[in-house]
Amino acid sequence: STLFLDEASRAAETVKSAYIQPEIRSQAQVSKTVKTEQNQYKWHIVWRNVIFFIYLHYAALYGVYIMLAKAHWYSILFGVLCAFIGGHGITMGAHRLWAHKTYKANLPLRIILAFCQTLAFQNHIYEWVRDHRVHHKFTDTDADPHNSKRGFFFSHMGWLIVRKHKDVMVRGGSVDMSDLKEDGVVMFQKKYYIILMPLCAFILPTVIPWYFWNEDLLTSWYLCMLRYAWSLHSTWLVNSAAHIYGMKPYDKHMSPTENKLVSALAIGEGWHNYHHVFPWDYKAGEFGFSRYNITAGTIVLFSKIGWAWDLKTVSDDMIRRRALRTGDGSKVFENVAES
Ligand code: ST9
Ligand code: ZN
Ligand code: ZN
Repeated sequence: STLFLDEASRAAETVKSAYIQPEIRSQAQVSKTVKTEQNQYKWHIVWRNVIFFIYLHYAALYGVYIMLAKAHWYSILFGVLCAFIGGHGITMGAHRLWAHKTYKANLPLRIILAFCQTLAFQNHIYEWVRDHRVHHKFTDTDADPHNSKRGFFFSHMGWLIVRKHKDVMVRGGSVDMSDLKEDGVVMFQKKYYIILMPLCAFILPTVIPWYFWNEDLLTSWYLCMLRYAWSLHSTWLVNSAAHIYGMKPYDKHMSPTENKLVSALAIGEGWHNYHHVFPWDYKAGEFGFSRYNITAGTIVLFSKIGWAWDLKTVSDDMIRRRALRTGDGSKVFENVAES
């Protein structure tokens, strides 16, 4: 089964790193090696993206001022709602449904989630999923689009302003995308993204407050920029902070961590050590709604009305055995006598 394969490949990794270890003689030499490797990376900067992100951050900061100074509180509430809806498009849609197939969803739910994902503007579902599957398959190697070994900034947003490493293209080609090619909703969004994205992510969120409660159009625009920048950083922190800071109760041999702050910001996506060990769990964490995992709660809600089904999870016993075998010892076991 999947678990067996997963564990087998982890075991191979461990053997491999044990084999390499003796060659590393001192810490000084390690950092020297890392430095030389980093110097080998060529940053082909994509200026279009740099300019876009500079404008976005300037506008978002101005959005903070506008929000405090003059925005209608309906507009602020609407911005929060958009962040929440777009967030679900990423977490519940692109991530847990399409990238990892942790549950199944009917057509209406897939249409809603695709709309939410378009509102978030983090590339179309197909591209998002391809990058994410490659990230899981080749975590922290050059084939990982946001390889966290290249530092906080690169894994956070740097990877979006430079051309990709050739390994991403070469080794990324081995990732199976056939399921998405068969999903009409995904392919429709991909085909019309150039029209749908500006409409859902920028035009509608700007025009709605102006049309319905006479918000000043520019105020609405700056709030839209603020909401978008906030959502992006919340997402990006999963790739940066949750690959650097935190405990590793399930597998100490990998970079992903358990990060409460990131979970709170990313509606439940910060339990990232668990997620990399058990990527098929619809909770993307050991625990559900009670631990900032709003997304898990929403999936359960939709399963109650029959729109989502086949929610996959992991047994307590399997989690316990894995934590005891490969964890860093930070996991607290409740009501279990140690044998
Ligand atoms: C954004 C995405 O922000 C954020 C994703 C974060 C993921 C987080 C995951 C964590 C879990 C979930 C947490 C959710 C939390 C939510 C909280 C909400 C409150 N495999 O890309 P190109 C090939 S987007 C295989 O152009 P360049 C392929 O043939 C922000 N092959 O490379 C491709 O051609 P095609 C807005 C691959 O030229 C070709 O290479 N968007 C793969 O180096 C060229 O690909 C932006 O800022 C692969 N993985 O350009 C724009 N990748 O596509 C971002 C590529 O035709 N993008 N190939 O098949 C760009 O401008 C460019 O991609 C680039 C690289 C400049 C970054
Ligand atoms: Zn994932
Ligand atoms: Zn990750």
